[in-house]
Amino acid sequence: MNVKFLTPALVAIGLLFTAPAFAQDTAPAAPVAEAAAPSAAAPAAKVDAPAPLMAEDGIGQPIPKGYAIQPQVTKNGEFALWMHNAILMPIITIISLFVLGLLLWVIVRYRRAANPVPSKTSHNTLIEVVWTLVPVLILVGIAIPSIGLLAAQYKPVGANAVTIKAIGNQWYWTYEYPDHGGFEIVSNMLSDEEAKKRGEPRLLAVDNRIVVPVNTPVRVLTTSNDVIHAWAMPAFWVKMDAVPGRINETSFTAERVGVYYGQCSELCGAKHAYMPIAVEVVPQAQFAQWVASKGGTMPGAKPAATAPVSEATNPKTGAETAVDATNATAPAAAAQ
Ligand SMILES: [Cu+2]
Repeated sequence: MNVKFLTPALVAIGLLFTAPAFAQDTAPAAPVAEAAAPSAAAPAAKVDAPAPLMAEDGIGQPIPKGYAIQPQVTKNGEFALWMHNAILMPIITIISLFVLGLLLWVIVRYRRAANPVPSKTSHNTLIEVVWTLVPVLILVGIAIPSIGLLAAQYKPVGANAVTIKAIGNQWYWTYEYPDHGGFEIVSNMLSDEEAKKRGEPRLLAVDNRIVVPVNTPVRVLTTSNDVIHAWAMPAFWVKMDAVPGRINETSFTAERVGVYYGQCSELCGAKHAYMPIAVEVVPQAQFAQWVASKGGTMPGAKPAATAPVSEATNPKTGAETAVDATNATAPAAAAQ
């Protein structure tokens, strides 16, 4: 590339860093305290887990002969899907067809029979300017939404988020809910027969799903007990390495109730393909019931459902408040 073309290229690259930040999908503060009591059972009675949701064809899981991106249920995922369909694929298609057309034109028009005396042209300033600037502009056009999306994916979520710690093991996942009493979920893949019996996809169904509330930011902390794994959920546009000895953070806000499947996405050993991830996104009240059924507590439960989670609310005091909350009594108390 000629030196005089470097200046516009550098200016264009500088523009990348002024790209507007992509709005993070911060859903309105979820009312953490509006957990409806599942029944009028005695407070000390064990709370039954809500009935598991049924998996849906084509949602949260791959489809036979599918080649497109799964339907997305988060703002980041929807934006990424739009970017793929509206920006990347059209540009890739146009460039491929354009280059193919040029090649065919050169092959036919300038073949030896049609063009016995070739031109000795070796320089054309206009064409050189064009083939330098146009690719730069294309890359800038792709980079602006791309960098915005990247930033949104790693933007930390607020204090009202539900925190899940996902721990990779050879070869299954364990989960902790540190703000909900610290209970643990061990999630192993179901056998083909058992998955079929439950109407779930093979190699993706697990014995214990994790459950998260809909329209609520969920912070996922990933780590590992042995080798590097990766917690990946295609329908949420989330993938994060789980590295022994360190904690990585990602987040998502699922906007649709349902069952979503993912897989470990880092080659981690012989049974890497057999440590799937299943997330159930449920309404807030059902989430509270599920937490109670696991012996956990809802943090920051207060009578006013819209009260923001204050900094004074830590898991311990939050747990105590939950017992007093007028409309969260049964699940919280049952969890004692
Ligand atoms: Cu793994």
